[in-house]
Amino acid sequence: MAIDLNDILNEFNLESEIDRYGNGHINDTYLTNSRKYILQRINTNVFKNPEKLMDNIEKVTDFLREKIIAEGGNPKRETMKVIRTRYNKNHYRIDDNNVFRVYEYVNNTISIETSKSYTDLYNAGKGFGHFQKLLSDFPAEQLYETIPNFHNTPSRVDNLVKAINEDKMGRAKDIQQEIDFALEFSKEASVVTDAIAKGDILLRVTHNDTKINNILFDEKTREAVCVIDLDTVMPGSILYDFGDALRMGGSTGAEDETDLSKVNFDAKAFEAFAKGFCSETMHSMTEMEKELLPFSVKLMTYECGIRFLTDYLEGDTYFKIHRPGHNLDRARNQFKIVADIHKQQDDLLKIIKQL
Ligand code: ADP
Ligand code: GN1
Ligand code: MG
Repeated sequence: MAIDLNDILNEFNLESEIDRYGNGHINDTYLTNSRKYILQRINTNVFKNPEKLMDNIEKVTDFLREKIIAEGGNPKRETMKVIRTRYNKNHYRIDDNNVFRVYEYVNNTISIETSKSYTDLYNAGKGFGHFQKLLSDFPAEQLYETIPNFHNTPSRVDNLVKAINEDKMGRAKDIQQEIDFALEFSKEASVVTDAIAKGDILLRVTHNDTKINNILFDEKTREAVCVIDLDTVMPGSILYDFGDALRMGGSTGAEDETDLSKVNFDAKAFEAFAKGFCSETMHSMTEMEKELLPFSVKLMTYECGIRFLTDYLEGDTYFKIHRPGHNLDRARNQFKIVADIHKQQDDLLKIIKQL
């Protein structure tokens, strides 16, 4: 069925020209020409219950808004605002594959994709850390789990093994080296989930997708303004948010850079982000959480790498790709970073101890 985006905007009482926008791997994002609204088609292949997903996002943003007002911040800039339809719903469903939502566009901000300075990383750390702090007393039981086992790394390993065994596209034979790497590291996959099960790591309300383009920066001061992409806000570990942000934030290359000599893990980037993040969260972290901060970056990068590899084996059905082999390139890139972090693990722990 052909969809006319203007009809969709109408449903939200809006009228504007509209263009494709952003670099997310999941949803289809559009910006109105007035630069006032973001329209998104929710990826219903990924998010099976968009109604409950949108209820989560409204609960979280309403909660954040009150906190931001209480601390004297600017709620129009510091949290997202869901626009309701003319029937007062937080989304517009046409059919199972076409579920739309609208947010206010956060003005005078930029997204940072790859080139970032240490100051940007410090600011991103502070932004994600502050988000974590604001949500520290959000009632977790009110949240629907939008993607079950999202950061359950052992379950991600199981998915990979299944994809290797099924080998639907006949691609496994050409990527033995990547498969060996993934299986070798799987020994460490359960460190965080085991610690959660034992109670050594707290379950909190976390963002779970803290890549650098999921936080908006002020276009002039480059301070972090607003955490976006709240689809995966669910109970999780603070280590997921820390580790996932540095997966891309700490890399010297883009996530899909194929010249792996350009892809390394930069300890100074780690230090800058950690300084910002810990300035907001250190007081609330357990000893075990602090100890595992460097490991979390390796774990989250590994997890993302095996997700890309699994998607490659399954025929690229989850992440948007822009060229053949894109997911394989991304997986190789992530594994290069994993190997590099592994070598620097002791130095990274020293940095945390100094903080
Ligand atoms: P995905 O889940 O596909 O990653 P996002 O929600 O992260 O989708 O949106 C994709 C991009 O669109 C973001 O990286 C950001 O650049 C831009 N964007 C999304 N929402 C807003 C907003 N409310 N204001 C300004 N830019 C936004
Ligand atoms: C996806 O939605 P986006 O592009 O911000 C993915 C993350 C991955 C990331 C890899 C819901 O993030 O988990 O880490 O791609 N989001 C979802 O770049 O799967
Ligand atoms: Mg995103």
